[in-house]
Amino acid sequence: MSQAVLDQCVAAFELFTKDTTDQLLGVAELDLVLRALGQEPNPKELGEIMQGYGSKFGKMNLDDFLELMQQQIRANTSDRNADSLPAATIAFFAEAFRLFDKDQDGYLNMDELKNALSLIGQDGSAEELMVASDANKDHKLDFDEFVEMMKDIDV
Ligand SMILES: [Ca+2]
Ligand SMILES: [Ca+2]
Repeated sequence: MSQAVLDQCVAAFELFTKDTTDQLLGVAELDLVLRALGQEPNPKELGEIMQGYGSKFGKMNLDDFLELMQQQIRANTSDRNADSLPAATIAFFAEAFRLFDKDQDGYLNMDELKNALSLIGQDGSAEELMVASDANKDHKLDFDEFVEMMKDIDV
């Protein structure tokens, strides 16, 4: 798994365990993450994944999650061009973008970008990232610009 993909998986894990005190992924949260990554697990599959990868009963820590993602990515990308982002990654970005786009206008403005950066634990300057990523200079990020930004930053 490349560093960029690893970073994305860590970001996904942190995004979806953000509100919990134990920093472990429960079944409901695992369901959300997998859906964000473009999968549609049924309850039985979720149970099996938890059983196979979880380290505590019904819970998964970051290491367990990365092991699972490694398996998934290997399964998903075996016949893809290594340079293109896996579909699961694009799906994750799309879900993240939807979450960050609070007013649902299809763009991330400066406030939404700041909020997004704090959610993913990035304390870089939102102003600088906006300037660097805003390809068409309309002072907001559309989805394509967002994807380019996510590929560049170290989450
Ligand atoms: Ca918006
Ligand atoms: Ca723009």
